[in-house]
Amino acid sequence: MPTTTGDGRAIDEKRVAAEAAARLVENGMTVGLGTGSTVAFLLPALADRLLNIRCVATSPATEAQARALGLDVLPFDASAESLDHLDISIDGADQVAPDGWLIKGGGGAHTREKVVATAADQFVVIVSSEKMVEHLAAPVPLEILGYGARATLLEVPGAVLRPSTPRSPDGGLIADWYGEIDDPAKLATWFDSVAGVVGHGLFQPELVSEVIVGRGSSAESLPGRR
Ligand code: A5P
Repeated sequence: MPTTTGDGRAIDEKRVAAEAAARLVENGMTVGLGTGSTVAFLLPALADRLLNIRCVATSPATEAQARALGLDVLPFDASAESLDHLDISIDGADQVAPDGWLIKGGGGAHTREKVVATAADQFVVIVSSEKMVEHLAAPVPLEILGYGARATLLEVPGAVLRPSTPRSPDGGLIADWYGEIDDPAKLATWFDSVAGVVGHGLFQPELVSEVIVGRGSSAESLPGRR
């Protein structure tokens, strides 16, 4: 029986969105698996379909859950056995703005998530309805190269290291930037320009193929700009 209040409603909506996205995956596809509590609902829904698919994971947690469910998870690196292109990537988000900009990285996996989304023909975002916002608001997650980290932080006023958060699987430090987000494109360009900022959680609308929003017990599909 679906719950209807508070966090319970958001959890149900995440499941609804994730299950709808799992139905987009077809036999033979290569699939990017995002990270987070919404993706945690995607993985069993995908495994239940018993498709012949090959996946890459954006975090150790996703990889472990996917493997435990019997999904085939391949490397995504420079090795000969690695995939180099994906048919579809499916991932959650922290905020989705009306103009299609996203903030991701609440779980610190945004750098890998952007690499995987970029490598995929389709990037499908799955969210509960409270993630749909009128205006993006801080924090914007960052990943900072460990080497020179204190100097890099001085180059990005407003950025603070996330306390008690482990490094990313690629060795980066996870930070959050606090400030007004008046122009996400300009802010993203600034983050991209700072040596030592490995990745940031602003995802541009042109990366997104579709946003699936769980609303109550229904899944609403919004077209992206990709
Ligand atoms: C992981 O770093 C994030 O980008 C998540 O995809 C995002 O924070 C959404 O997380 P939930 O699905 O847990 O809300």
